[in-house]
Amino acid sequence: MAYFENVDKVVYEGPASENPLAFKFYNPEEKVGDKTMEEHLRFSVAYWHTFVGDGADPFGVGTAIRPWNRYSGMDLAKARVEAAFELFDKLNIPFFCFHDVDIAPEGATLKETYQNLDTIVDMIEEYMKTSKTKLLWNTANLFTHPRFVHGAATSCNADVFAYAAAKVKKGLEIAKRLGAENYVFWGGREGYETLLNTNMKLELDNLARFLHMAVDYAKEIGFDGQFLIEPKPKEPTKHQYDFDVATALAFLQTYGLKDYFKFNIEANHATLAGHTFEHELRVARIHGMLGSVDANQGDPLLGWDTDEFPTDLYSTTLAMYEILQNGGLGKGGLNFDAKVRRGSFEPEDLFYAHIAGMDSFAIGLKVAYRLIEDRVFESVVEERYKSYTEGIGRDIIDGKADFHTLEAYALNLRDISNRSGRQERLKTLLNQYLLEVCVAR
Ligand code: XUL
Ligand code: CO
Repeated sequence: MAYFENVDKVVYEGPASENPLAFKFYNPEEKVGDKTMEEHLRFSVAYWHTFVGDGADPFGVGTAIRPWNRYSGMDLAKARVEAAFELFDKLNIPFFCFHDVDIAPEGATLKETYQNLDTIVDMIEEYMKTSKTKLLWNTANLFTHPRFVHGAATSCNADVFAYAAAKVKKGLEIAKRLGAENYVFWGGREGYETLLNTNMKLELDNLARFLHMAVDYAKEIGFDGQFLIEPKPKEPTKHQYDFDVATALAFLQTYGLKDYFKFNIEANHATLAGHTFEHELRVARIHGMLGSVDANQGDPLLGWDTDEFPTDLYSTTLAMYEILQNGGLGKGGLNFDAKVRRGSFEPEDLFYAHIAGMDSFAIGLKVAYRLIEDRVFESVVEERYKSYTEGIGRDIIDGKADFHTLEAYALNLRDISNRSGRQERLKTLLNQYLLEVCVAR
Protein backbone atom coordinates (compact mmCIF):
# COMPACT_ATOMS: atom_id res chain seq x y z
CA MET A 1 0.00 0.00 0.00
CA ALA A 2 1.06 3.57 -0.60
CA TYR A 3 1.41 6.03 2.28
CA PHE A 4 2.19 9.00 0.05
CA GLU A 5 -0.46 8.60 -2.64
CA ASN A 6 -0.29 12.23 -3.73
CA VAL A 7 3.40 12.09 -4.54
CA ASP A 8 5.06 10.46 -7.56
CA LYS A 9 8.75 9.86 -7.94
CA VAL A 10 10.54 13.19 -7.57
CA VAL A 11 12.82 13.78 -10.54
CA TYR A 12 15.16 16.52 -11.74
CA GLU A 13 13.34 19.00 -13.98
CA GLY A 14 15.82 21.89 -13.94
CA PRO A 15 15.68 25.45 -12.56
CA ALA A 16 12.88 26.54 -14.90
CA SER A 17 10.47 23.86 -13.66
CA GLU A 18 7.37 25.06 -11.88
CA ASN A 19 6.57 21.64 -10.47
CA PRO A 20 6.95 21.95 -6.68
CA LEU A 21 7.57 18.21 -6.40
CA ALA A 22 10.62 18.20 -8.69
CA PHE A 23 14.30 18.91 -8.13
CA LYS A 24 15.43 22.20 -9.67
CA PHE A 25 19.16 21.82 -9.00
CA TYR A 26 19.76 18.34 -7.63
CA ASN A 27 20.42 16.14 -10.62
CA PRO A 28 21.85 12.91 -9.18
CA GLU A 29 23.55 11.83 -12.40
CA GLU A 30 25.08 15.20 -13.25
CA LYS A 31 28.84 15.21 -12.96
CA VAL A 32 30.55 17.87 -10.91
CA GLY A 33 34.22 17.23 -11.51
CA ASP A 34 34.83 13.50 -11.57
CA LYS A 35 31.92 12.51 -9.34
CA THR A 36 28.16 12.66 -9.79
CA MET A 37 26.07 14.86 -7.53
CA GLU A 38 24.72 11.73 -5.88
CA GLU A 39 28.26 10.57 -5.08
CA HIS A 40 29.31 13.97 -3.74
CA LEU A 41 26.28 14.66 -1.60
CA ARG A 42 25.33 11.24 -0.18
CA PHE A 43 21.98 12.48 1.17
CA SER A 44 20.35 10.75 4.08
CA VAL A 45 16.91 10.89 5.71
CA ALA A 46 16.71 11.06 9.52
CA TYR A 47 14.18 8.44 10.63
CA TRP A 48 13.37 10.21 13.91
CA HIS A 49 12.25 13.52 12.45
CA THR A 50 10.57 12.20 9.33
CA PHE A 51 8.79 9.08 10.55
CA VAL A 52 8.53 9.55 14.31
CA GLY A 53 8.34 13.30 15.00
CA ASP A 54 4.81 14.59 15.43
CA GLY A 55 5.38 18.35 15.64
CA ALA A 56 4.82 18.61 19.40
CA ASP A 57 6.50 21.55 21.12
CA PRO A 58 6.62 22.61 24.81
CA PHE A 59 3.38 24.54 24.29
CA GLY A 60 1.31 22.17 22.24
CA VAL A 61 0.71 18.59 21.19
CA GLY A 62 1.65 17.04 17.88
CA THR A 63 0.03 18.38 14.73
CA ALA A 64 1.53 16.09 12.08
CA ILE A 65 -0.93 14.19 9.92
CA ARG A 66 0.81 10.94 9.07
CA PRO A 67 -0.78 8.06 7.18
CA TRP A 68 0.75 5.59 9.67
CA ASN A 69 -0.81 7.26 12.72
CA ARG A 70 -3.72 4.83 12.76
CA TYR A 71 -1.38 2.07 13.97
CA SER A 72 0.22 1.52 17.35
CA GLY A 73 2.93 -0.60 18.96
CA MET A 74 4.78 -2.97 16.66
CA ASP A 75 2.22 -2.41 13.88
CA LEU A 76 3.14 1.25 13.91
CA ALA A 77 6.84 0.38 13.80
CA LYS A 78 6.24 -1.86 10.77
CA ALA A 79 4.09 0.74 9.00
CA ARG A 80 6.86 3.27 9.48
CA VAL A 81 9.36 0.96 7.76
CA GLU A 82 6.99 0.59 4.79
CA ALA A 83 6.45 4.35 4.63
CA ALA A 84 10.17 5.00 4.99
CA PHE A 85 11.18 2.87 2.04
CA GLU A 86 8.41 4.42 -0.05
CA LEU A 87 9.72 7.90 0.75
CA PHE A 88 13.35 6.86 0.13
CA ASP A 89 12.35 5.50 -3.26
CA LYS A 90 10.23 8.50 -4.22
CA LEU A 91 12.99 10.93 -3.24
CA ASN A 92 15.74 8.71 -4.68
CA ILE A 93 17.58 8.93 -1.36
CA PRO A 94 20.76 6.86 -1.05
CA PHE A 95 20.99 6.72 2.78
CA PHE A 96 19.04 6.83 6.04
CA CYS A 97 19.88 7.03 9.77
CA PHE A 98 18.08 5.95 12.94
CA HIS A 99 18.24 5.62 16.73
CA ASP A 100 17.20 2.24 18.15
CA VAL A 101 14.02 3.69 19.68
CA ASP A 102 13.00 5.28 16.37
CA ILE A 103 12.54 1.94 14.63
CA ALA A 104 11.09 -0.21 17.43
CA PRO A 105 9.29 0.49 20.71
CA GLU A 106 11.02 -0.33 23.98
CA GLY A 107 9.63 -3.45 25.67
CA ALA A 108 8.95 -4.02 29.36
CA THR A 109 12.43 -5.51 29.70
CA LEU A 110 15.68 -5.05 27.83
CA LYS A 111 15.23 -8.54 26.43
CA GLU A 112 11.84 -7.59 25.03
CA THR A 113 13.34 -4.41 23.57
CA TYR A 114 15.93 -6.56 21.80
CA GLN A 115 13.16 -8.79 20.42
CA ASN A 116 11.26 -5.80 19.07
CA LEU A 117 14.45 -4.49 17.49
CA ASP A 118 15.23 -7.87 15.92
CA THR A 119 11.79 -8.06 14.32
CA ILE A 120 12.10 -4.60 12.77
CA VAL A 121 15.73 -5.04 11.76
CA ASP A 122 14.70 -8.27 9.96
CA MET A 123 12.11 -6.24 8.08
CA ILE A 124 14.54 -3.41 7.25
CA GLU A 125 17.11 -5.95 6.08
CA GLU A 126 14.51 -7.46 3.75
CA TYR A 127 13.65 -4.03 2.30
CA MET A 128 17.31 -3.18 1.85
CA LYS A 129 17.77 -6.21 -0.39
CA THR A 130 15.75 -4.55 -3.15
CA SER A 131 16.17 -0.88 -2.24
CA LYS A 132 19.14 1.29 -3.21
CA THR A 133 18.96 3.04 0.16
CA LYS A 134 21.73 2.09 2.58
CA LEU A 135 22.30 2.78 6.24
CA LEU A 136 24.54 5.83 6.72
CA TRP A 137 24.57 5.34 10.49
CA ASN A 138 22.60 4.19 13.44
CA THR A 139 22.91 5.07 17.10
CA ALA A 140 21.45 4.27 20.50
CA ASN A 141 19.07 6.68 22.17
CA LEU A 142 20.59 7.13 25.64
CA PHE A 143 18.63 10.22 26.65
CA THR A 144 14.82 9.91 26.33
CA HIS A 145 13.95 7.30 28.96
CA PRO A 146 13.84 8.47 32.64
CA ARG A 147 16.64 6.01 33.51
CA PHE A 148 19.01 8.37 31.65
CA VAL A 149 18.01 11.37 33.78
CA HIS A 150 21.64 11.87 34.92
CA GLY A 151 23.24 10.79 31.65
CA ALA A 152 24.34 7.40 30.35
CA ALA A 153 28.10 6.73 30.30
CA THR A 154 28.51 9.80 32.53
CA SER A 155 25.67 8.91 34.89
CA CYS A 156 26.42 8.81 38.61
CA ASN A 157 24.64 5.43 38.59
CA ALA A 158 26.73 2.44 37.46
CA ASP A 159 23.58 0.44 36.61
CA VAL A 160 22.77 3.09 34.00
CA PHE A 161 26.31 2.84 32.61
CA ALA A 162 25.77 -0.92 32.21
CA TYR A 163 22.35 -0.48 30.61
CA ALA A 164 23.74 2.07 28.16
CA ALA A 165 26.58 -0.31 27.29
CA ALA A 166 24.05 -3.04 26.50
CA LYS A 167 22.15 -0.67 24.19
CA VAL A 168 25.29 0.34 22.32
CA LYS A 169 26.42 -3.30 22.08
CA LYS A 170 23.11 -4.13 20.42
CA GLY A 171 23.41 -1.03 18.24
CA LEU A 172 26.79 -2.16 16.96
CA GLU A 173 25.40 -5.61 16.18
CA ILE A 174 22.60 -3.95 14.18
CA ALA A 175 25.12 -1.70 12.43
CA LYS A 176 27.14 -4.74 11.41
CA ARG A 177 24.05 -6.62 10.21
CA LEU A 178 22.71 -3.76 8.13
CA GLY A 179 26.13 -2.75 6.80
CA ALA A 180 26.12 0.73 8.36
CA GLU A 181 28.81 3.01 6.99
CA ASN A 182 29.22 4.70 10.39
CA TYR A 183 28.09 4.51 13.99
CA VAL A 184 27.24 7.76 15.81
CA PHE A 185 27.77 8.87 19.39
CA TRP A 186 25.88 12.05 20.07
CA GLY A 187 26.28 13.18 23.70
CA GLY A 188 22.60 12.90 24.70
CA ARG A 189 22.68 13.81 28.39
CA GLU A 190 26.45 13.39 28.74
CA GLY A 191 27.04 16.72 30.47
CA TYR A 192 26.04 18.43 33.68
CA GLU A 193 23.59 20.88 35.18
CA THR A 194 25.59 22.06 38.19
CA LEU A 195 29.15 21.44 39.36
CA LEU A 196 27.84 21.35 42.95
CA ASN A 197 26.80 17.72 42.54
CA THR A 198 29.18 16.66 39.76
CA ASN A 199 32.44 14.71 39.72
CA MET A 200 33.53 15.95 36.32
CA LYS A 201 36.78 13.98 36.28
CA LEU A 202 35.04 10.67 37.00
CA GLU A 203 32.33 11.39 34.42
CA LEU A 204 34.88 12.16 31.69
CA ASP A 205 37.01 9.14 32.62
CA ASN A 206 33.89 6.96 32.45
CA LEU A 207 32.87 8.38 29.08
CA ALA A 208 36.33 7.43 27.79
CA ARG A 209 36.06 3.94 29.33
CA PHE A 210 32.69 3.53 27.62
CA LEU A 211 34.01 4.59 24.21
CA HIS A 212 37.05 2.30 24.53
CA MET A 213 34.67 -0.59 25.26
CA ALA A 214 32.69 0.31 22.12
CA VAL A 215 35.89 0.35 20.05
CA ASP A 216 36.87 -3.06 21.46
CA TYR A 217 33.46 -4.57 20.78
CA ALA A 218 33.35 -3.27 17.20
CA LYS A 219 36.72 -4.96 16.64
CA GLU A 220 35.48 -8.15 18.27
CA ILE A 221 32.48 -8.47 15.94
CA GLY A 222 34.30 -7.15 12.88
CA PHE A 223 32.23 -3.98 12.43
CA ASP A 224 34.38 -1.74 10.26
CA GLY A 225 32.14 1.32 10.01
CA GLN A 226 33.54 4.70 11.06
CA PHE A 227 32.85 5.83 14.65
CA LEU A 228 31.60 9.41 14.82
CA ILE A 229 31.29 11.88 17.69
CA GLU A 230 28.61 14.54 17.18
CA PRO A 231 29.50 17.63 19.23
CA LYS A 232 26.86 19.90 20.72
CA PRO A 233 27.44 22.62 23.36
CA LYS A 234 24.18 22.58 25.30
CA GLU A 235 20.66 21.15 25.24
CA PRO A 236 19.53 18.99 26.89
CA THR A 237 22.20 19.60 29.56
CA LYS A 238 23.43 23.06 30.38
CA HIS A 239 26.96 22.02 29.48
CA GLN A 240 27.44 19.07 27.12
CA TYR A 241 30.88 17.46 27.39
CA ASP A 242 31.28 17.27 23.58
CA PHE A 243 30.87 21.06 23.41
CA ASP A 244 32.37 21.57 19.96
CA VAL A 245 34.95 19.96 17.68
CA ALA A 246 37.94 21.48 19.49
CA THR A 247 36.69 20.35 22.92
CA ALA A 248 35.81 16.85 21.76
CA LEU A 249 39.13 16.56 19.93
CA ALA A 250 41.02 17.39 23.13
CA PHE A 251 38.98 14.72 24.93
CA LEU A 252 39.71 12.10 22.27
CA GLN A 253 43.43 12.94 22.35
CA THR A 254 43.62 12.91 26.14
CA TYR A 255 42.09 9.46 26.33
CA GLY A 256 43.88 7.81 23.39
CA LEU A 257 40.72 7.62 21.28
CA LYS A 258 41.60 9.95 18.40
CA ASP A 259 42.50 7.23 15.90
CA TYR A 260 39.13 5.53 16.25
CA PHE A 261 36.83 8.50 15.74
CA LYS A 262 35.89 11.24 13.35
CA PHE A 263 33.26 13.94 13.72
CA ASN A 264 29.66 14.16 12.64
CA ILE A 265 29.13 17.90 12.41
CA GLU A 266 25.69 19.37 12.75
CA ALA A 267 25.11 22.91 11.50
CA ASN A 268 22.72 23.92 14.27
CA HIS A 269 25.06 22.53 16.95
CA ALA A 270 27.87 24.64 15.51
CA THR A 271 25.81 27.81 15.74
CA LEU A 272 24.64 26.95 19.28
CA ALA A 273 28.35 26.79 20.20
CA GLY A 274 28.83 30.31 18.86
CA HIS A 275 30.59 29.09 15.72
CA THR A 276 29.61 28.99 12.10
CA PHE A 277 28.90 25.63 10.47
CA GLU A 278 31.95 26.09 8.26
CA HIS A 279 34.15 26.84 11.29
CA GLU A 280 33.37 23.42 12.78
CA LEU A 281 33.89 21.74 9.41
CA ARG A 282 37.22 23.52 9.01
CA VAL A 283 38.49 22.58 12.49
CA ALA A 284 37.58 18.94 11.87
CA ARG A 285 39.04 18.99 8.36
CA ILE A 286 42.45 20.41 9.23
CA HIS A 287 42.83 17.66 11.83
CA GLY A 288 41.79 14.94 9.38
CA MET A 289 38.68 14.30 11.47
CA LEU A 290 35.80 15.34 9.20
CA GLY A 291 33.56 12.29 8.94
CA SER A 292 29.95 13.20 8.26
CA VAL A 293 27.42 16.00 8.47
CA ASP A 294 24.01 16.51 10.04
CA ALA A 295 22.66 18.96 7.49
CA ASN A 296 20.22 21.43 8.98
CA GLN A 297 20.13 25.04 10.08
CA GLY A 298 19.16 27.01 13.16
CA ASP A 299 17.36 30.31 13.42
CA PRO A 300 19.63 33.25 14.27
CA LEU A 301 16.81 34.80 16.29
CA LEU A 302 16.33 31.74 18.48
CA GLY A 303 18.82 30.28 20.91
CA TRP A 304 17.94 26.62 20.60
CA ASP A 305 18.28 23.64 18.30
CA THR A 306 15.47 24.31 15.81
CA ASP A 307 16.67 21.62 13.35
CA GLU A 308 15.34 23.35 10.25
CA PHE A 309 15.84 22.03 6.77
CA PRO A 310 18.86 23.78 5.22
CA THR A 311 17.97 26.52 2.73
CA ASP A 312 20.65 29.13 3.42
CA LEU A 313 22.75 29.07 0.25
CA TYR A 314 25.74 30.82 1.81
CA SER A 315 25.86 28.13 4.44
CA THR A 316 25.46 25.21 2.01
CA THR A 317 28.12 26.74 -0.27
CA LEU A 318 30.66 27.28 2.49
CA ALA A 319 29.93 23.83 3.89
CA MET A 320 30.45 22.20 0.49
CA TYR A 321 33.64 24.24 0.11
CA GLU A 322 35.04 22.54 3.22
CA ILE A 323 33.74 19.14 2.16
CA LEU A 324 35.31 19.40 -1.31
CA GLN A 325 38.59 20.61 0.19
CA ASN A 326 38.41 17.53 2.39
CA GLY A 327 38.28 15.35 -0.70
CA GLY A 328 34.66 14.46 0.10
CA LEU A 329 33.11 12.80 3.12
CA GLY A 330 34.35 9.25 2.55
CA LYS A 331 31.93 6.99 4.39
CA GLY A 332 29.98 10.00 5.64
CA GLY A 333 27.07 11.81 4.09
CA LEU A 334 24.68 14.73 4.42
CA ASN A 335 22.03 13.57 6.85
CA PHE A 336 18.98 15.80 7.12
CA ASP A 337 18.76 15.93 10.90
CA ALA A 338 15.92 18.35 10.27
CA LYS A 339 12.23 18.55 10.93
CA VAL A 340 9.37 20.25 9.19
CA ARG A 341 7.87 23.13 11.19
CA ARG A 342 4.86 22.41 13.41
CA GLY A 343 2.68 24.33 10.98
CA SER A 344 3.86 22.19 8.04
CA PHE A 345 1.83 19.21 9.11
CA GLU A 346 0.81 17.51 5.87
CA PRO A 347 2.66 14.43 4.56
CA GLU A 348 3.63 16.29 1.37
CA ASP A 349 5.59 18.77 3.49
CA LEU A 350 8.12 16.00 4.16
CA PHE A 351 8.82 15.98 0.42
CA TYR A 352 8.93 19.75 0.01
CA ALA A 353 11.36 19.92 2.92
CA HIS A 354 13.75 17.30 1.58
CA ILE A 355 13.60 18.80 -1.92
CA ALA A 356 14.47 22.21 -0.42
CA GLY A 357 17.45 20.75 1.41
CA MET A 358 18.68 18.68 -1.52
CA ASP A 359 18.41 21.55 -4.00
CA SER A 360 20.15 23.91 -1.57
CA PHE A 361 23.11 21.57 -1.17
CA ALA A 362 23.23 20.91 -4.92
CA ILE A 363 23.62 24.66 -5.46
CA GLY A 364 26.21 24.81 -2.71
CA LEU A 365 28.16 21.98 -4.36
CA LYS A 366 28.18 23.64 -7.77
CA VAL A 367 29.19 27.04 -6.44
CA ALA A 368 31.89 25.61 -4.17
CA TYR A 369 33.26 23.48 -6.99
CA ARG A 370 33.61 26.52 -9.26
CA LEU A 371 35.17 28.62 -6.51
CA ILE A 372 37.79 25.95 -5.97
CA GLU A 373 38.30 25.29 -9.68
CA ASP A 374 38.97 29.01 -10.25
CA ARG A 375 41.10 29.15 -7.08
CA VAL A 376 39.15 32.27 -6.08
CA PHE A 377 39.96 32.15 -2.38
CA GLU A 378 43.05 29.93 -2.62
CA SER A 379 44.95 32.48 -4.66
CA VAL A 380 44.00 35.23 -2.19
CA VAL A 381 45.04 33.10 0.78
CA GLU A 382 48.27 32.08 -0.93
CA GLU A 383 49.14 35.71 -1.61
CA ARG A 384 48.16 36.73 1.94
CA TYR A 385 50.64 34.33 3.54
CA LYS A 386 53.38 34.86 0.97
CA SER A 387 55.76 36.23 3.61
CA TYR A 388 56.20 32.65 4.86
CA THR A 389 57.51 31.40 1.52
CA GLU A 390 60.79 33.34 1.57
CA GLY A 391 63.27 35.08 3.86
CA ILE A 392 62.56 35.14 7.58
CA GLY A 393 59.11 33.57 7.07
CA ARG A 394 60.68 30.59 5.31
CA ASP A 395 63.16 30.24 8.20
CA ILE A 396 60.25 30.17 10.70
CA ILE A 397 58.47 27.46 8.72
CA ASP A 398 61.66 25.42 8.27
CA GLY A 399 62.47 25.56 11.97
CA LYS A 400 65.61 27.59 11.31
CA ALA A 401 64.53 30.56 13.42
CA ASP A 402 64.60 31.11 17.19
CA PHE A 403 64.02 34.09 19.46
CA HIS A 404 67.66 35.20 18.99
CA THR A 405 67.57 35.27 15.18
CA LEU A 406 64.07 36.79 15.21
CA GLU A 407 65.13 39.53 17.61
CA ALA A 408 68.17 40.32 15.47
CA TYR A 409 65.92 40.49 12.42
CA ALA A 410 63.31 42.67 14.18
CA LEU A 411 65.93 45.12 15.42
CA ASN A 412 66.93 45.77 11.82
CA LEU A 413 63.39 46.25 10.57
CA ARG A 414 62.51 49.74 9.44
CA ASP A 415 58.84 49.81 8.42
CA ILE A 416 56.36 47.00 8.78
CA SER A 417 53.78 47.21 6.03
CA ASN A 418 50.56 45.19 6.09
CA ARG A 419 48.07 44.64 3.29
CA SER A 420 44.28 44.83 3.31
CA GLY A 421 42.37 41.61 3.99
CA ARG A 422 39.77 42.58 1.35
CA GLN A 423 36.81 40.86 3.04
CA GLU A 424 34.14 42.88 1.30
CA ARG A 425 35.65 42.26 -2.11
CA LEU A 426 35.72 38.51 -1.40
CA LYS A 427 32.11 38.46 -0.27
CA THR A 428 31.10 40.15 -3.52
CA LEU A 429 32.95 37.45 -5.43
CA LEU A 430 31.06 34.81 -3.48
CA ASN A 431 27.79 36.52 -4.43
CA GLN A 432 28.81 36.60 -8.08
CA TYR A 433 29.56 32.89 -8.13
CA LEU A 434 26.30 32.10 -6.35
CA LEU A 435 24.27 34.17 -8.76
CA GLU A 436 25.99 32.65 -11.79
CA VAL A 437 25.00 29.14 -10.73
CA CYS A 438 21.47 30.10 -9.69
CA VAL A 439 20.63 32.27 -12.67
CA ALA A 440 22.10 29.95 -15.34
CA ARG A 441 19.12 28.10 -16.77
C1 XUL B 1 20.38 16.03 18.78
C2 XUL B 1 20.89 15.37 17.56
C3 XUL B 1 20.69 13.90 17.50
C4 XUL B 1 21.84 13.16 16.90
C5 XUL B 1 21.72 11.67 16.96
O1 XUL B 1 20.57 17.40 18.78
O2 XUL B 1 21.41 16.00 16.68
O3 XUL B 1 19.53 13.64 16.78
O4 XUL B 1 22.04 13.52 15.56
O5 XUL B 1 21.51 11.19 18.24
CO1 CO C 1 22.25 15.47 14.85
